[in-house]
Amino acid sequence: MNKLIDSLLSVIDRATEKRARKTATSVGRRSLLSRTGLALAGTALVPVLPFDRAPGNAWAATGGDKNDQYACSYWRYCALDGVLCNSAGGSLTSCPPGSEASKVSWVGTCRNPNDGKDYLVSYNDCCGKPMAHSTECLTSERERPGYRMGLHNDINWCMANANKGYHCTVAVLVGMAE
Ligand code: ABN
Repeated sequence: MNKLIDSLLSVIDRATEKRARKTATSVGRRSLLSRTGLALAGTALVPVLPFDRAPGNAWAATGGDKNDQYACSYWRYCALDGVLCNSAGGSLTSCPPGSEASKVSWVGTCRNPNDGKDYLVSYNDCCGKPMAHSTECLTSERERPGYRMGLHNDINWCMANANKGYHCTVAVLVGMAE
């Protein structure tokens, strides 16, 4: 009986040793180093992967009537990201009843096709009500990607208001651009 147990243990010993040697070859120090190096090189490459730097995107209004204030192609909406208040009970420059204008805003420079001059336009969000079911526009001319803080327009400008719920966006003419 003892002999049988001895030979069984010896078989297990040899099998375990064989497996341990195999594992040591594949996950040895060299293998670990090469895998770590590969992972580091991969991580270093991530920041140079292609990034969409183009201003605006697929929603951008390229054609369309530049004088129709109910269309995203309206000239004053050249840098707008939001839904239009004038189709949600408000007007081009005033918030719908029950909502209030954001204290901070995004300012764009838009060319008026009627006089060929550039104007500053303030895009104030109207706050304090759920998002309006209205025309969605995303022109955002000259906007930069999200990692350029302060140059990105995909922002809820109600952030400085007591009631931060985004409702819609108005486009207020501030003046002529220098
Ligand atoms: N400025 C409009 C908006 C509101 C919430 C999130 C993104 C953009």
